[in-house]
Amino acid sequence: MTQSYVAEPYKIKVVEPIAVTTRQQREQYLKEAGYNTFLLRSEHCTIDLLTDSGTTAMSDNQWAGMMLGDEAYAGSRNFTHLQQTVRQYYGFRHVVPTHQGRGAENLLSQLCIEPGDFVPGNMYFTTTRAHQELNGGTFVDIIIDEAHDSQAEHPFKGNVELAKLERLIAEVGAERIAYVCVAVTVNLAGGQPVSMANLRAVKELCGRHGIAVMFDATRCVENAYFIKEREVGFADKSIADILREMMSYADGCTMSGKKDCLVNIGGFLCMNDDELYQRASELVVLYEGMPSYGGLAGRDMEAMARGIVESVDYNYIHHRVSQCRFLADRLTEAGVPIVKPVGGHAVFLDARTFLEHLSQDEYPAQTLAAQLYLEAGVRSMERGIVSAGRNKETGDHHRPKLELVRLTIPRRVYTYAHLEAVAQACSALYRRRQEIRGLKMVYEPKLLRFFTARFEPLG
Ligand code: PM9
Repeated sequence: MTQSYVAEPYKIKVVEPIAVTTRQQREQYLKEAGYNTFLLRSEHCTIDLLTDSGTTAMSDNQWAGMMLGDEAYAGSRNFTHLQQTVRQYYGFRHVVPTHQGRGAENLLSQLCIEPGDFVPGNMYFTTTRAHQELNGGTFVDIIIDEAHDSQAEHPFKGNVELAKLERLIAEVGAERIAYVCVAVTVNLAGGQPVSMANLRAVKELCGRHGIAVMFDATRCVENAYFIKEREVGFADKSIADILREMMSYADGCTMSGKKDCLVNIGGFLCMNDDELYQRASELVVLYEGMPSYGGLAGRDMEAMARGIVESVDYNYIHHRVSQCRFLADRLTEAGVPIVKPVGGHAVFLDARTFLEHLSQDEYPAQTLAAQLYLEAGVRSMERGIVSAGRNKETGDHHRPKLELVRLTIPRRVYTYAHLEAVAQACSALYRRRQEIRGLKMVYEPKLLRFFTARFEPLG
């Protein structure tokens, strides 16, 4: 291993055995799961890179905090701790805990979107867009064009294209824009960051038109790391300071704590506006619980408060990105096509290029994810036409340019040796890619179909 990959900044105190299966067993498990990796049982996966969501290994400090859970129905001291921590590190005046990110998306969408409104954003995310549409909104993609090109080496490929936003404002009028949703980082583009300059510019533009800016802060610490690494003037700033400045360009945010807050469950909605907070406090009791627990146990809020502090430690985030780069470098050496530049939570295989003999209607990314499981028991996630779903007006498939398989790295869980094994499996599959046949969808749920759709092999 070269010097460029930093060693794990933690010691392993508890271990969890993982499954070793035969190919014959995996064939059976995959068939039972309808060739959808979401439907596999975890105990049948050797290396589980389905998601970095809620799969984090918590620290001893977080586990200790869980013993200090104050499980009062109202006014738990852990809520007070969470509130103070969010105020300190994110800078927003108000925080409403939710059971996870989509709980916050539900509240925000219901509170701010009127039927017929538009919600511009830097590339869609599955649950985010689903909530916007359920409330009568229309998502409009305003990310820079480079984000849709898997090989474009832009350092801030998650940036908003200001001209696209200005055009939309001119076309529909600022009053029809519910808010601008900026994801930091952009998951489906490959974990691509947004620059501080771009965040500042979006805020300025929206401010001139009286439009609110809401961040999807799910992987905001990874974004802060990339700003430190790539943007002039930030090299000497701490991750915490960069994060605070980022958040100062938003009116609020939704957060899936299951990612950058280093917990297994939890999320929150933030805002500065007192009136919006008042309305959120009224709505949250309907879906999540009291505004002082929002669907979480006191112990979960404590773990999240402690996770927020740990997440801005440079050694933690530096190692996380280093793991992604290690896997990406091993794959690139073997000629396996991946999305560039590499983000901070995953390496994305470019399934269009990997399986160029398959059309998009043969679900190349879904096929590749299934094949990778067969090859070595490695579970990954489709992020292509299946995840994109259907157009709510026409009922046609959305056809994203990116047809990707995400190898998502859970936080503080796997070592470089696991990632080496993943790279070897991908390389072996790549060498015999021509033998791989596509899939057909045999069951399609109406909403967020990728979670539970079922497939069968073609031919
Ligand atoms: N992301 C992921 O694996 C969880 C399952 S896929 C729907 O990447 C963003 C950028 C996310 C995200 C979840 C959510 C929703 C919002 N924004 O899963 O509800 O990546 O906590 O967060 C997943 P929750």
